Amino acid sequence: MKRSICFLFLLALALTICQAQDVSKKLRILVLTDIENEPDDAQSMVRFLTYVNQWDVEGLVATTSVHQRNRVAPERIRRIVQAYGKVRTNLLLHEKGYPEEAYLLSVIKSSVPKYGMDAVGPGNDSEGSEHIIAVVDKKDERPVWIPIWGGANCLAQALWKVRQTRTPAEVDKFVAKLRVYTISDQDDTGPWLRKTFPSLFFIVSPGFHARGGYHYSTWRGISGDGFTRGFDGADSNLVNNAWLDANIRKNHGPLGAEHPHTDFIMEGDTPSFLWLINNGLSDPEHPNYGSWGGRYELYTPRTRKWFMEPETRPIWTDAEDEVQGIDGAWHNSNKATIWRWRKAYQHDFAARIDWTVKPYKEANHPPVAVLGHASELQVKGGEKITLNAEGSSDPDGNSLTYEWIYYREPGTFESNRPLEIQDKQKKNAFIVAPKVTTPETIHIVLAVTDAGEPALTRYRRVIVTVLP
Ligand SMILES: [Ca+2]
Ligand SMILES: [Ca+2]
Repeated sequence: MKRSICFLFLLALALTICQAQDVSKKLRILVLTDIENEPDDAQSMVRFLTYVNQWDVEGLVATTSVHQRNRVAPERIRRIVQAYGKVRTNLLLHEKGYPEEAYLLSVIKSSVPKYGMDAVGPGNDSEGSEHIIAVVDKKDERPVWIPIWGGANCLAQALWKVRQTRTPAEVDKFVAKLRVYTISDQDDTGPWLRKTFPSLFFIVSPGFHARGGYHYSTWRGISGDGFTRGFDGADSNLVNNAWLDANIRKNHGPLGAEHPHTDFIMEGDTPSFLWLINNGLSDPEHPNYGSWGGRYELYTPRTRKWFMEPETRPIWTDAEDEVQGIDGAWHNSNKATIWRWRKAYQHDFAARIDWTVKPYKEANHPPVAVLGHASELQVKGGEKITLNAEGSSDPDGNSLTYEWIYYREPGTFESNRPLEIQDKQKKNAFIVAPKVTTPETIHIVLAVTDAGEPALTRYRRVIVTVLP
């Protein structure tokens, strides 16, 4: 009897620890959105809600932007969350952890309906800015990831107040918990934030306030755009209204139906959270590794050309990947850092919209990609590196295909000869480490794709350090 009680106690303890670990792995996310400026924020909100079981959603804050200067629209967020509420039970048939509608409704907040720096300073506290402060101040050491789909002035007001009321050390502690990704500067508070808080983690692709031209910001890679469609090597058939109607909007239940018709480009704001999806490819603390949300490098932009004012500190910003497009040509492009994964992230969205209406057996679920070895390896130049995906599986019993991708750009190793992976479409592959003169890193991505409908892909990344 005593022994069984002891066993039950240990079991309960183990379960508690497991659950605690699960929770601690989830990212805390707080979204700022100028929803209603054009249809694409509502589109992004639909996709975002299909992934909310992966995160601890701390806030959904309606803001202004250069495109919507005197208005905030929390009612549109509410409407989409209510549509989510209608399908939540069905989503839970497919994956656990989807929060209740009432909880999500409780974290919808508003900023003040004023543009940019006009909303920063005395008298501009809002339920949105106060909520940001409260979330960051929680006794929770995990960082707070802040995707910004419009202007950044609500965050700027929160930081303005913290700086007014706290010691420099307390301000530093507050700033250190923030991870900001903004879809270009959509008001004038981004430059102020970067200048005033030089240590603030900040990803931004320039674009909106460029003088004398238009910059093709990285986030445009999500769906191409009217200027480059058909010319940038990406497949626009996966992101146009016909595809979205067939796979998301029509006959896919109330949440999919909230995805509005595209006016400009599909979901320009989505890259700000796409890289926070736990798919084995992304490592959010390393934006230079690349993910569905694109790849960014940390540097001080040498030219002010595409920024509102000169940058005085390193920021995470545009990086290029060389990718073969559907036209067969190779494209060196910042947008390619996103569109190279387009089929995978669109299929993933379509599957999750299926989850909102279909029973488990009629929908597809992603495979589980597993490495038969450590994800970090160390070898000497000239040695053979054996790669294996033994143990990968699929919850639906689908057959799997494998691809080992040499992801050149995130690594330090550079060569004018491409690095060849042997048997790169088999479960077991190998590569001969190049000769080096100093220690170098090479990144290899395992992509495992199932034969379900739509076909889904999950990843594992191998980082090899090659020694001389
Ligand atoms: Ca927006
Ligand atoms: Ca499957």
